[in-house]
Amino acid sequence: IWPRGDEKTWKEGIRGVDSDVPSITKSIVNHVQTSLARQAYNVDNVGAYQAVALSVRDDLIANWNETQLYTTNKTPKRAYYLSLEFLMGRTLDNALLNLGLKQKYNEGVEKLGFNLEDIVDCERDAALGNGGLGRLAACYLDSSATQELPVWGYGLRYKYGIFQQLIAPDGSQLEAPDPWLNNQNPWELPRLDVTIEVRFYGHAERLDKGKAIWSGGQEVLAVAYDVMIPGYHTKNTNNLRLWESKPKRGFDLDSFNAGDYDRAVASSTSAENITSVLYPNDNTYIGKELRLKQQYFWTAASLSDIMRRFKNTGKNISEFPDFVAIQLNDTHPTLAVPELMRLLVDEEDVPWDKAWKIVTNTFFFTNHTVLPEALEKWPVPLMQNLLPRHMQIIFDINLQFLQSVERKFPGDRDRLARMSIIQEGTPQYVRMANLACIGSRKVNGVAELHSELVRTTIMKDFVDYYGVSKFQNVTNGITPRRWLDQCNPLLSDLITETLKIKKEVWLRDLYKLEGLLKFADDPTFQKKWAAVKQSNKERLAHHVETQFGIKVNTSAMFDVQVKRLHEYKRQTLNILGVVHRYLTLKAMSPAERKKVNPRVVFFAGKAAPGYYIAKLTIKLIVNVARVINEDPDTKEYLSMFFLPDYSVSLAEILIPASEVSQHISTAGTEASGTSNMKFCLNGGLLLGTVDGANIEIAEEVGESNVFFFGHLTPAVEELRYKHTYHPVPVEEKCPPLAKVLNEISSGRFGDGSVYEPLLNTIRQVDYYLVTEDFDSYIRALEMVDTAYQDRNGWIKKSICTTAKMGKFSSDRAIMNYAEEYWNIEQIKVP
Ligand code: 73E
Repeated sequence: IWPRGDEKTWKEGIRGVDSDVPSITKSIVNHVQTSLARQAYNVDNVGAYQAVALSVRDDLIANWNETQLYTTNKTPKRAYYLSLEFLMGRTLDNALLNLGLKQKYNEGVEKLGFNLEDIVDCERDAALGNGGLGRLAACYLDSSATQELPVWGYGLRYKYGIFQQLIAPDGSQLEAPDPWLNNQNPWELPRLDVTIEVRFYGHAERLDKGKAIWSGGQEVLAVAYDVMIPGYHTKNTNNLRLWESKPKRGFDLDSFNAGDYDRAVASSTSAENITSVLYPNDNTYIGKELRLKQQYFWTAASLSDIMRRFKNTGKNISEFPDFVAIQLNDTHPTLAVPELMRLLVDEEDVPWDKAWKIVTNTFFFTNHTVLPEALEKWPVPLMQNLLPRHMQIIFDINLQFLQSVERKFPGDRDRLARMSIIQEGTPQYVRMANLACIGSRKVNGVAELHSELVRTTIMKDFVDYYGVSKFQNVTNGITPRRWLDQCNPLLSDLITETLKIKKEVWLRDLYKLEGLLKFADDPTFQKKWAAVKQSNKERLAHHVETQFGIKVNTSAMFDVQVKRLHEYKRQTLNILGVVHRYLTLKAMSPAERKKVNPRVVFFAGKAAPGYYIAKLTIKLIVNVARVINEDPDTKEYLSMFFLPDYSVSLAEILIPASEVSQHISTAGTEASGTSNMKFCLNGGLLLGTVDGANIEIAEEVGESNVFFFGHLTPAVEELRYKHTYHPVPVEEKCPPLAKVLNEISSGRFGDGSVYEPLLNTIRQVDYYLVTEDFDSYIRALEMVDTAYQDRNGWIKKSICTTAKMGKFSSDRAIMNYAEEYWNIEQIKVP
């Protein structure tokens, strides 16, 4: 029985059979029958996905091999992006688009009785990241490959990615593991031959000339897995190398023979544990030993690999920085600084001062946050025990550094204490940001405002010492391939048709979108533009309907806030605004209500499992949604959804459907934000505070095309001071907000006492200034309503927004790193 597709195609697709079946179809059939060892009649969508993925992988491998061989022969300077997180999402669709094979595969699978969209939907996300920081790393890999830059990523191959989020009937977040490798992963190539020994614990014995011997302790193996990163419409295919931990010796045979099985495998499980799971905290530091183990395991394996590749070139060690640039993605890989010192001094016999010069010319450090709770500080005793040699090196670096500060600022003890890598106290702590800064050539923030805050707050003393030129800005970016062409094909086609240039051209030079401006008033173009948005709204509505069984009103305005749950991101402000709107609607007569703009509010995002207030916020959203979605008086005008398990794939459905999206952090807290760029690129308007990259988006698209509200960064500190020392009750400061809080307390949305701890954060210290920004937030929402009433005016704003997003391509950002910092050049693989 041949239940799917064309029998002849299946039969003649078999290898060795001479036929005119296209090669893609043949390759799929082959993989079904050989790699999967299945018969044609025994293939479901998942099987078809696997066969198609394997077939695409064959192309990637060919390109990857050529790229690596060609690049190795050229021995150029290379850059390495060290990141504990790479939030890749799905690969198949992206690979097809980058290879320019989507159309062909479409036809190929259709002949075999499948639909490419369904096949693409079978892929699990690779979710080895928490949020913006990890997704940024993924966008940067795409842009590096696309622009033919010799850049490799280095990370960890977690067995479990970010947890799966489930929402219990009472609105609680539940977490389930994400065993993403349970199904085979066709996108990685195990390199069992690339294996590196990494030591922990033991003792370090000082020799002369600053050298030491580190021995004893525990050794584990790092095994390489390579993930192919195809560039867009180029043969160039870069590499992302992820490390897996493995025990060096299988298990302890003595204990095994003595019948003590637990003990026999104890050390092997402890070795395997290192890369078991991604820590699910975003923007918060967790001082766990296993996390420090992850950080060292990964930096040690990566540096050893980089050193080996450098040595293969036969160059002199002093030329290391001419051939290697290493970008530290936040402080997580900072141990790379003392580790490179160790390799140079202890293993390569390089004198200390010369080694330090090499180190400080190799590293570049990106800071992603100024939130105090996110700054990494490891207790000295913990680090001393796990990494005794590194602790010595850090103390030595610190001594030399402080001596030099003392020479520049004689007698300034406070300054020395602030700038020291070691924070004094019991215990002492290692301040990773100070170490990263001292060990790097450049330090950068991720948006203009953030970089300025880095210079004037956390790194102020270092600016005084080094001069300001070491502290720069590279505003983040996003890849327009995934975040427009792939997730919004209708818009992509409309843009291509309108600009009358090839898609390949504007997707590589996003400033070309400006060409849309001259059509912004054109009624036919406006109509098409609106139709695309409508269709994307329907796609989202369909998704919600299948998930919730609730019909969504697709003529209502779609208002979206999706991101990690965090107090500084102020999802609370949004939900309190929704309650305010609900109460206002309830107080209206039916006739009055008819004049109101219907709105659907979407939320999604995960809360760190231990973040109580963030989890309570989810519960409040879910329970408010339940009440308002069922209220017959208002549900036509206001409804709300919390979509569980936010992911890259869900973002790809949500973002193109958004008409307005919210980026409403307390001014000065969101370093950049990158989803703001994604929404605007897809023609959604921005409702936000004057924070992070919102500011630069407004500069590009024009202030009249964004909805700004709230206090500015300089006011925040003063307001916080007032809140602490001269608190004013919310009833006095903001009566409408007080009413909203009281309605929640009084049980309108289920047992109010449950929410008291959350409401009290606002009533009491209100560190994130919800009470200060509430009024202007409500006014901004009203401005959004008014603007939306003017249909054509709104569409024009939407077009103008997309048209001016050229700056936010990650191609621009990565070129900035390549030219200004890494000094690497493009290599075109012939
Ligand atoms: O504003 C975002 C920024 O767009 C920032 O909060 C985020 O990085 C994005 C990309 O630059 C970020 N994540 C973390 N710190 N900043 C972080 C910190 C510790 C663990 C995991 C993530």
